Amino acid sequence: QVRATGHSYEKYNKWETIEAWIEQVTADNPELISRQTIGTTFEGRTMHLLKVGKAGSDKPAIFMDCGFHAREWISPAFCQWFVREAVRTYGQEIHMTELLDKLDFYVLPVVNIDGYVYTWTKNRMWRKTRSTQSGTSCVGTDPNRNFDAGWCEIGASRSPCDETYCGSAAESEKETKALADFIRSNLSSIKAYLTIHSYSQMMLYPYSYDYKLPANNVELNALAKATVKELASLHGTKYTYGPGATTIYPAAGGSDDWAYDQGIKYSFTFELRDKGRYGFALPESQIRATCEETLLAIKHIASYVLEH
Ligand code: ING
Ligand code: ZN
Repeated sequence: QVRATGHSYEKYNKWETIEAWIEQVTADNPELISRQTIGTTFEGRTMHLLKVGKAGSDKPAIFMDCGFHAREWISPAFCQWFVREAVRTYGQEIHMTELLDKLDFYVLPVVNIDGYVYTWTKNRMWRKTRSTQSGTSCVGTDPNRNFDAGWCEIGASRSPCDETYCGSAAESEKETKALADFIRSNLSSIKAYLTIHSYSQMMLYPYSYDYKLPANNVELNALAKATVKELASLHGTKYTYGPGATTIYPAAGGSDDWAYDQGIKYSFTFELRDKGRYGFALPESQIRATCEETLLAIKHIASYVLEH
Protein backbone atom coordinates (compact mmCIF):
# COMPACT_ATOMS: atom_id res chain seq x y z
CA GLN A 1 0.00 0.00 0.00
CA VAL A 2 1.45 3.28 -1.10
CA ARG A 3 1.21 6.54 0.79
CA ALA A 4 3.02 9.05 -1.35
CA THR A 5 2.37 12.55 -0.04
CA GLY A 6 -1.20 13.58 -0.73
CA HIS A 7 -1.81 10.74 -3.12
CA SER A 8 -5.18 9.02 -3.24
CA TYR A 9 -6.48 6.35 -5.59
CA GLU A 10 -9.98 7.75 -5.25
CA LYS A 11 -9.08 11.34 -6.02
CA TYR A 12 -7.61 12.98 -9.07
CA ASN A 13 -3.96 13.65 -8.41
CA LYS A 14 -1.87 16.47 -9.80
CA TRP A 15 1.27 15.59 -11.75
CA GLU A 16 3.78 16.21 -8.96
CA THR A 17 1.76 13.86 -6.76
CA ILE A 18 1.62 11.24 -9.51
CA GLU A 19 5.35 11.56 -10.07
CA ALA A 20 6.06 11.08 -6.35
CA TRP A 21 3.69 8.12 -6.39
CA ILE A 22 5.58 6.57 -9.33
CA GLU A 23 8.79 6.71 -7.29
CA GLN A 24 7.13 5.39 -4.17
CA VAL A 25 5.21 2.50 -5.74
CA THR A 26 8.37 1.40 -7.53
CA ALA A 27 10.49 1.59 -4.38
CA ASP A 28 7.88 -0.29 -2.35
CA ASN A 29 7.46 -3.14 -4.84
CA PRO A 30 10.89 -3.98 -6.27
CA GLU A 31 9.86 -7.59 -6.96
CA LEU A 32 7.06 -6.52 -9.25
CA ILE A 33 7.79 -3.04 -10.57
CA SER A 34 10.67 -1.42 -12.37
CA ARG A 35 10.78 2.07 -13.78
CA GLN A 36 12.42 3.59 -16.82
CA THR A 37 12.43 6.94 -18.55
CA ILE A 38 11.31 6.93 -22.17
CA GLY A 39 11.71 10.61 -22.89
CA THR A 40 10.94 14.14 -21.82
CA THR A 41 8.00 16.33 -22.70
CA PHE A 42 8.04 19.62 -24.60
CA GLU A 43 8.22 21.51 -21.31
CA GLY A 44 10.92 19.19 -19.98
CA ARG A 45 9.04 16.82 -17.71
CA THR A 46 10.18 13.21 -17.39
CA MET A 47 8.11 10.48 -19.02
CA HIS A 48 8.29 7.55 -16.61
CA LEU A 49 7.24 4.09 -17.73
CA LEU A 50 6.47 1.31 -15.26
CA LYS A 51 7.07 -2.34 -16.05
CA VAL A 52 4.77 -4.43 -13.87
CA GLY A 53 5.26 -8.18 -13.62
CA LYS A 54 7.26 -10.91 -11.94
CA ALA A 55 10.79 -11.04 -13.31
CA GLY A 56 11.30 -13.67 -15.99
CA SER A 57 12.90 -14.11 -19.37
CA ASP A 58 11.21 -13.69 -22.73
CA LYS A 59 7.85 -12.74 -21.26
CA PRO A 60 5.15 -11.42 -23.54
CA ALA A 61 3.99 -7.90 -22.68
CA ILE A 62 0.97 -5.66 -22.82
CA PHE A 63 1.50 -1.94 -23.27
CA MET A 64 -1.06 0.39 -21.68
CA ASP A 65 -1.05 4.17 -21.64
CA CYS A 66 -3.17 6.79 -19.94
CA GLY A 67 -3.51 10.53 -20.22
CA PHE A 68 -3.19 11.13 -23.95
CA HIS A 69 -5.73 13.93 -23.67
CA ALA A 70 -5.15 16.33 -20.81
CA ARG A 71 -8.74 16.77 -19.64
CA GLU A 72 -9.62 13.06 -19.48
CA TRP A 73 -8.70 12.81 -15.82
CA ILE A 74 -10.27 9.41 -15.20
CA SER A 75 -7.65 7.91 -17.52
CA PRO A 76 -4.51 8.54 -15.40
CA ALA A 77 -6.60 7.62 -12.37
CA PHE A 78 -7.14 4.21 -13.95
CA CYS A 79 -3.46 3.59 -14.67
CA GLN A 80 -2.69 4.33 -11.02
CA TRP A 81 -5.53 2.05 -9.90
CA PHE A 82 -4.29 -0.73 -12.16
CA VAL A 83 -0.77 -0.62 -10.72
CA ARG A 84 -2.10 -0.57 -7.15
CA GLU A 85 -4.38 -3.55 -7.80
CA ALA A 86 -1.56 -5.44 -9.45
CA VAL A 87 0.74 -5.14 -6.45
CA ARG A 88 -2.09 -5.49 -3.91
CA THR A 89 -3.56 -8.68 -5.36
CA TYR A 90 -0.42 -10.43 -6.62
CA GLY A 91 -0.02 -13.59 -4.56
CA GLN A 92 -3.55 -13.13 -3.17
CA GLU A 93 -5.78 -13.54 -6.17
CA ILE A 94 -5.07 -16.36 -8.64
CA HIS A 95 -6.02 -14.48 -11.78
CA MET A 96 -3.74 -11.47 -11.21
CA THR A 97 -0.96 -13.72 -9.92
CA GLU A 98 -1.03 -15.80 -13.08
CA LEU A 99 -1.11 -12.73 -15.31
CA LEU A 100 1.89 -11.12 -13.62
CA ASP A 101 3.79 -14.41 -13.53
CA LYS A 102 3.34 -14.93 -17.24
CA LEU A 103 3.38 -11.46 -18.72
CA ASP A 104 4.56 -7.91 -18.14
CA PHE A 105 2.46 -4.79 -18.28
CA TYR A 106 4.17 -1.65 -19.48
CA VAL A 107 2.19 1.18 -17.95
CA LEU A 108 2.69 4.78 -19.05
CA PRO A 109 0.74 6.68 -16.35
CA VAL A 110 0.46 10.01 -18.22
CA VAL A 111 1.46 10.52 -21.86
CA ASN A 112 0.61 14.21 -22.18
CA ILE A 113 2.05 15.46 -18.91
CA ASP A 114 2.35 19.12 -19.95
CA GLY A 115 -1.28 19.20 -20.99
CA TYR A 116 -2.33 17.48 -17.78
CA VAL A 117 -0.48 20.08 -15.70
CA TYR A 118 -2.19 22.82 -17.72
CA THR A 119 -5.63 21.38 -16.89
CA TRP A 120 -4.73 21.68 -13.20
CA THR A 121 -3.36 25.21 -13.42
CA LYS A 122 -5.02 27.12 -16.28
CA ASN A 123 -7.76 25.41 -18.27
CA ARG A 124 -9.58 22.30 -17.06
CA MET A 125 -10.82 21.50 -20.60
CA TRP A 126 -7.44 21.51 -22.40
CA ARG A 127 -6.96 18.49 -24.70
CA LYS A 128 -3.71 18.85 -26.67
CA THR A 129 -0.03 18.92 -25.86
CA ARG A 130 1.58 22.28 -24.97
CA SER A 131 4.13 22.54 -27.77
CA THR A 132 4.71 25.82 -29.57
CA GLN A 133 6.05 26.45 -33.05
CA SER A 134 7.05 29.42 -35.13
CA GLY A 135 4.43 31.03 -37.33
CA THR A 136 1.50 30.68 -34.94
CA SER A 137 0.60 31.76 -31.46
CA CYS A 138 -1.67 28.74 -31.06
CA VAL A 139 -0.41 26.05 -28.73
CA GLY A 140 -0.56 22.27 -28.85
CA THR A 141 -1.05 19.26 -31.08
CA ASP A 142 -3.62 16.51 -30.63
CA PRO A 143 -1.41 13.56 -29.66
CA ASN A 144 -4.04 11.13 -30.92
CA ARG A 145 -3.85 12.65 -34.40
CA ASN A 146 -0.06 12.69 -34.44
CA PHE A 147 0.78 9.04 -35.22
CA ASP A 148 1.83 7.77 -38.60
CA ALA A 149 -1.44 6.06 -39.50
CA GLY A 150 -3.11 7.81 -42.42
CA TRP A 151 -1.66 10.90 -40.81
CA CYS A 152 -3.98 13.92 -41.11
CA GLU A 153 -6.04 12.39 -43.91
CA ILE A 154 -9.41 12.40 -42.17
CA GLY A 155 -10.97 13.66 -38.95
CA ALA A 156 -7.96 15.81 -38.14
CA SER A 157 -7.01 19.42 -38.79
CA ARG A 158 -3.97 21.07 -40.33
CA SER A 159 -4.71 24.28 -38.42
CA PRO A 160 -2.60 24.70 -35.28
CA CYS A 161 -5.46 26.48 -33.53
CA ASP A 162 -7.85 23.51 -33.78
CA GLU A 163 -8.49 20.89 -31.11
CA THR A 164 -7.66 18.06 -33.52
CA TYR A 165 -4.51 19.63 -34.99
CA CYS A 166 -2.43 16.74 -36.33
CA GLY A 167 0.92 18.50 -35.82
CA SER A 168 3.56 19.63 -38.29
CA ALA A 169 4.39 15.99 -39.13
CA ALA A 170 3.68 12.51 -37.77
CA GLU A 171 5.46 12.14 -34.42
CA SER A 172 6.23 15.85 -34.31
CA GLU A 173 5.50 15.79 -30.57
CA LYS A 174 8.22 14.64 -28.20
CA GLU A 175 5.62 12.66 -26.25
CA THR A 176 4.26 10.66 -29.20
CA LYS A 177 7.77 10.13 -30.56
CA ALA A 178 8.93 8.74 -27.21
CA LEU A 179 5.95 6.38 -27.03
CA ALA A 180 6.37 5.22 -30.63
CA ASP A 181 10.13 4.73 -30.19
CA PHE A 182 9.57 2.58 -27.13
CA ILE A 183 7.02 0.39 -28.89
CA ARG A 184 9.20 0.04 -31.99
CA SER A 185 12.09 -1.06 -29.77
CA ASN A 186 9.97 -3.66 -27.98
CA LEU A 187 7.80 -4.94 -30.81
CA SER A 188 8.84 -8.55 -30.39
CA SER A 189 7.44 -8.73 -26.86
CA ILE A 190 4.40 -6.44 -27.07
CA LYS A 191 1.30 -8.52 -27.85
CA ALA A 192 -1.38 -5.96 -27.06
CA TYR A 193 -1.67 -2.17 -27.07
CA LEU A 194 -4.28 -0.53 -24.85
CA THR A 195 -4.89 3.21 -24.68
CA ILE A 196 -7.25 4.68 -22.12
CA HIS A 197 -9.38 7.73 -22.92
CA SER A 198 -12.72 9.15 -21.84
CA TYR A 199 -15.61 9.60 -22.26
CA SER A 200 -18.45 7.71 -23.97
CA GLN A 201 -18.18 4.10 -22.74
CA MET A 202 -16.77 2.48 -25.85
CA MET A 203 -14.23 -0.14 -26.73
CA LEU A 204 -12.74 0.66 -30.11
CA TYR A 205 -10.42 -1.26 -32.38
CA PRO A 206 -8.88 -0.43 -35.81
CA TYR A 207 -9.44 1.22 -38.04
CA SER A 208 -10.26 4.84 -37.36
CA TYR A 209 -8.21 6.32 -40.22
CA ASP A 210 -10.13 4.34 -42.85
CA TYR A 211 -13.36 2.40 -43.23
CA LYS A 212 -11.39 -0.74 -44.03
CA LEU A 213 -11.48 -3.54 -41.45
CA PRO A 214 -8.46 -5.17 -39.82
CA ALA A 215 -7.55 -8.68 -40.96
CA ASN A 216 -8.59 -10.15 -37.60
CA ASN A 217 -11.79 -8.10 -37.42
CA VAL A 218 -13.93 -11.11 -36.52
CA GLU A 219 -11.61 -12.02 -33.66
CA LEU A 220 -11.37 -8.42 -32.37
CA ASN A 221 -15.15 -8.07 -32.50
CA ALA A 222 -15.63 -11.26 -30.48
CA LEU A 223 -12.96 -10.24 -27.98
CA ALA A 224 -14.51 -6.78 -27.57
CA LYS A 225 -17.96 -8.29 -27.12
CA ALA A 226 -16.75 -10.63 -24.38
CA THR A 227 -14.70 -7.87 -22.75
CA VAL A 228 -17.58 -5.38 -22.48
CA LYS A 229 -19.77 -8.15 -21.11
CA GLU A 230 -17.20 -8.78 -18.41
CA LEU A 231 -16.96 -5.04 -17.69
CA ALA A 232 -20.74 -4.74 -17.35
CA SER A 233 -20.92 -7.69 -14.97
CA LEU A 234 -19.78 -5.56 -12.01
CA HIS A 235 -21.99 -2.46 -12.07
CA GLY A 236 -24.07 -2.87 -15.24
CA THR A 237 -22.13 -0.20 -17.17
CA LYS A 238 -22.91 -0.60 -20.87
CA TYR A 239 -20.21 -0.16 -23.49
CA THR A 240 -20.58 -0.14 -27.24
CA TYR A 241 -17.75 -1.54 -29.33
CA GLY A 242 -16.51 -1.80 -32.90
CA PRO A 243 -14.08 -0.29 -35.41
CA GLY A 244 -13.30 3.32 -34.55
CA ALA A 245 -14.37 4.89 -37.85
CA THR A 246 -17.94 3.61 -37.65
CA THR A 247 -18.34 3.36 -33.87
CA ILE A 248 -17.14 6.83 -32.81
CA TYR A 249 -15.94 8.80 -35.86
CA PRO A 250 -13.30 8.60 -38.59
CA ALA A 251 -10.01 10.04 -37.33
CA ALA A 252 -6.49 9.55 -38.64
CA GLY A 253 -3.26 9.49 -36.68
CA GLY A 254 -4.50 7.52 -33.69
CA SER A 255 -2.11 5.41 -31.65
CA ASP A 256 -4.26 2.26 -31.76
CA ASP A 257 -4.28 2.18 -35.57
CA TRP A 258 -0.55 2.86 -35.67
CA ALA A 259 0.20 0.10 -33.13
CA TYR A 260 -1.97 -2.32 -35.08
CA ASP A 261 -0.14 -1.54 -38.32
CA GLN A 262 3.15 -2.16 -36.51
CA GLY A 263 1.95 -5.74 -36.11
CA ILE A 264 0.34 -5.61 -32.65
CA LYS A 265 -2.79 -7.60 -33.39
CA TYR A 266 -4.69 -6.72 -30.21
CA SER A 267 -5.02 -2.96 -30.19
CA PHE A 268 -7.84 -1.16 -28.40
CA THR A 269 -8.89 2.31 -27.36
CA PHE A 270 -11.08 2.45 -24.27
CA GLU A 271 -13.39 5.38 -23.73
CA LEU A 272 -14.27 5.19 -20.03
CA ARG A 273 -17.29 6.68 -18.21
CA ASP A 274 -19.58 8.40 -18.59
CA LYS A 275 -21.81 9.02 -21.59
CA GLY A 276 -21.96 12.80 -21.21
CA ARG A 277 -23.72 13.70 -17.99
CA TYR A 278 -20.44 14.80 -16.45
CA GLY A 279 -18.20 14.03 -19.41
CA PHE A 280 -14.56 14.88 -18.76
CA ALA A 281 -15.50 16.20 -15.30
CA LEU A 282 -16.43 12.77 -14.00
CA PRO A 283 -16.88 13.14 -10.20
CA GLU A 284 -14.29 11.59 -7.93
CA SER A 285 -17.09 9.56 -6.37
CA GLN A 286 -17.12 7.49 -9.59
CA ILE A 287 -13.40 6.75 -9.71
CA ARG A 288 -13.66 3.53 -7.72
CA ALA A 289 -16.49 1.92 -9.70
CA THR A 290 -15.06 3.04 -13.03
CA CYS A 291 -11.64 1.65 -12.23
CA GLU A 292 -13.00 -1.60 -10.80
CA GLU A 293 -15.02 -2.40 -13.90
CA THR A 294 -12.23 -1.31 -16.25
CA LEU A 295 -9.79 -3.55 -14.40
CA LEU A 296 -12.02 -6.54 -15.17
CA ALA A 297 -11.88 -5.62 -18.85
CA ILE A 298 -8.09 -5.30 -18.89
CA LYS A 299 -7.65 -8.62 -17.08
CA HIS A 300 -9.99 -10.28 -19.55
CA ILE A 301 -7.94 -9.04 -22.51
CA ALA A 302 -4.70 -10.06 -20.81
CA SER A 303 -5.97 -13.60 -20.25
CA TYR A 304 -7.08 -13.81 -23.85
CA VAL A 305 -3.70 -12.61 -25.08
CA LEU A 306 -1.97 -15.20 -22.91
CA GLU A 307 -4.03 -18.00 -24.46
CA HIS A 308 -3.46 -16.83 -28.03
N1 ING B 1 -11.58 9.93 -28.38
C1 ING B 1 -10.64 9.50 -29.38
C2 ING B 1 -10.02 10.71 -30.07
O1 ING B 1 -8.80 10.77 -30.13
C3 ING B 1 -10.29 7.91 -31.27
C4 ING B 1 -11.28 8.58 -30.38
C5 ING B 1 -9.83 6.65 -30.99
C6 ING B 1 -9.81 8.54 -32.41
C7 ING B 1 -8.90 6.01 -31.81
C8 ING B 1 -8.86 7.92 -33.24
C9 ING B 1 -8.43 6.66 -32.94
O2 ING B 1 -10.74 11.57 -30.58
C10 ING B 1 -11.29 10.76 -27.35
N2 ING B 1 -12.22 10.97 -26.39
O3 ING B 1 -10.23 11.30 -27.27
ZN1 ZN C 1 -9.05 11.20 -25.58
